[in-house]
Amino acid sequence: MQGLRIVFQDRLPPGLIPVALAQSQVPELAGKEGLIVLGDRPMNAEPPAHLLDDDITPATRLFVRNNGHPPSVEETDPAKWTLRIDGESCLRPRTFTLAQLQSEFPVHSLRLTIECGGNGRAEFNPPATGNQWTVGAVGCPEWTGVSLADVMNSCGISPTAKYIGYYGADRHLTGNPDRQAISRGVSIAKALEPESLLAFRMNGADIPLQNGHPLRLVCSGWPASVSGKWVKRIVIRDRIHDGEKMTGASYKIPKFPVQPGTEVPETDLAIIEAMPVKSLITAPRSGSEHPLKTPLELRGHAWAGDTKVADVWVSIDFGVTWQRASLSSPANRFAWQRWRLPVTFPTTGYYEAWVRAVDGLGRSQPMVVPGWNSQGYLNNACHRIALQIS
Ligand SMILES: Nc1nc2c(c(=O)[nH]1)N[C@H]1C(S)=C(S)[C@@H](COP(=O)(O)O)O[C@H]1N2
Ligand SMILES: [Mo]
Repeated sequence: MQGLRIVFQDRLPPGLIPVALAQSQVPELAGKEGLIVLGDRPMNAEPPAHLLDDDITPATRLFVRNNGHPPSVEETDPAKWTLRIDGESCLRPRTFTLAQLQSEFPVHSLRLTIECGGNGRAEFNPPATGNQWTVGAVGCPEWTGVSLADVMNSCGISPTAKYIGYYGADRHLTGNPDRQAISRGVSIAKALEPESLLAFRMNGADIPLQNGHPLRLVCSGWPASVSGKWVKRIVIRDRIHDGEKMTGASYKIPKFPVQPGTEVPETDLAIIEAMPVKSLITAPRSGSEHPLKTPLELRGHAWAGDTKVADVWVSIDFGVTWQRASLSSPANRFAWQRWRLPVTFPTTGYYEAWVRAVDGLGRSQPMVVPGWNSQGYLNNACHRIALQIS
């Protein structure tokens, strides 16, 4: 359909992507397969749940969340890439080449879940503005890199250090070179966890350009907005980092529950840290048809921010009864966990499968959308799929 004129272009609502384009003809999504485009300026795209069935999320199926314009291929040449570590609480600021990072520090490979803080936003009512993520803004690739703690320690961390902040090579949507698209960070304690990585490879290959090639931060368990892509500089701060999208209402939720639609003053908002427990049904595909006789294996993943998933429960009768699924241990801390359950259906007809994970502290996913907040963060309501048994 390339080259065709959109006849009623003047009537096309702003922000609506023509279906033909949304069906992945978008050049920035080369190498991504079956992702649904939520917006292309900047590019934001998520896979449907059934494409997230792999234990290790393939590059082709990892969501893309851009706040600005990504750097070009030429600008991300690994041979020319440098990372600067400085900030008020850095004792010996230094600039590293990628080769120096790779040879000076031990290299680790870890499966680390990243989930956008706004995953599930589409369900909030009154609706929240922003990308209308359904369930696919999450993935668990295997990341290879050096530990952020090793790199920061080699530059000397002052006792005054409280937070880190990242700066990436992407550009603000306005094109203004003095503004950042996003510049977030984490507490020093989170930054120094052994699983916080400066990653230069994903699934044994180059990180896809859209996901942060040639260097990105991965601080799993917190909203993925803290995992800076195309990272050029990390500041060790003596205060909570105040970069773009750290202030105002960004990535903050009310400190106490509020009536949906309430305007909450900034002083009553808190920065989101660990993400809540959540799960996905990745097989079978929602809407699929299956014969009555065979037990049908339902499966998916579950994850729980900074902690582990303890139990996963499945219901095929709208939550009246629940069966406990088998649950694997995470491959390493912060990797999502595989759950499986063979299910026998009593008769033919329409069913829904619902999945509900519970974390190690006994906190469960809610059945309905939890804690309304104006930006639409942290919807960890149970995932539901439709099944036809015939
Ligand atoms: N430099 C930079 N880093 C970034 C972003 C960005 O726009 N620019 N987006 C953040 C957000 S909000 C999310 S959810 C994740 C998305 O990572 P992904 O696109 O690799 O899935 O990257 C984070 N890191
Ligand atoms: Mo995000």
